[in-house]
Amino acid sequence: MRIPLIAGNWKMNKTIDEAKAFMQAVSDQVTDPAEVETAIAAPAILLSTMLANNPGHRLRIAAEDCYWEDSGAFTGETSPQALAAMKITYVIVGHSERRAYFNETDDTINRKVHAVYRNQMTPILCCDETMGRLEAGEKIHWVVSQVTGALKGITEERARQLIIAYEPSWAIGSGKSASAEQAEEGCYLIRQTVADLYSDDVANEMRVLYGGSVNPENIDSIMAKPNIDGVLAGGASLNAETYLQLVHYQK
Ligand code: G2H
Repeated sequence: MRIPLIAGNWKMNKTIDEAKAFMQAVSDQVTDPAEVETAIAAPAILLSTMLANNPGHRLRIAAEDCYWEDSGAFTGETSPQALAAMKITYVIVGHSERRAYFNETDDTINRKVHAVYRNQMTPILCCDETMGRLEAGEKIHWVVSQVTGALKGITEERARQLIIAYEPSWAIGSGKSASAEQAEEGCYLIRQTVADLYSDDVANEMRVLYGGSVNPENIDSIMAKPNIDGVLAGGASLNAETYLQLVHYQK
């Protein structure tokens, strides 16, 4: 059985004091991770504060990105080895903002996926989809090629633990979420791609999230879809009360 995951992605937001206040409001209000798992991905500069203010460790703390080498002369980058040593659970890899503004490619994303696994963490691999490509009827090729490129050389055993987030670019931060049906279609396509790459068994074990303007009003219909195992929420995860509304969605 796939455990639902309600993940937040703070992006480049919050100070240390704000992160601490959020953790104090949320950490003991989240669900039992055996029933519904919760996670917040935050900028690297905030992670220590979040870990230090997470009694009980019910909320998973995640990074928004990392480099593909463990250490070395790579000024400004975040070491996956250092994240693992801090006890970070998940690392977002290949978010559409990284692809669009920081020139990330399927190749660099693939290296990062390997680095996250090598350091015993789990990637939340993001796949985007632009409206232009959607209108041009290229959607299927685009999503499939991102999943295939990112997973090169990843073993079946590791793919079982994988989390992939389907995030149509036109729904990100726009307030215009995909409909639950569009979200399901994208997540189904991703699961089928994993089935083709590995097996039905692996595809049924790995989790697929939907991301893009998720909020307390639309989460119930999104979570009701069979191929959607959770959400990756940006704006709606910044406020403690709103994030908790997502966590306590109507099952
Ligand atoms: C998509 C999402 C979080 P938002 O980027 O990954 O952000 O919910 O603000 O659209």
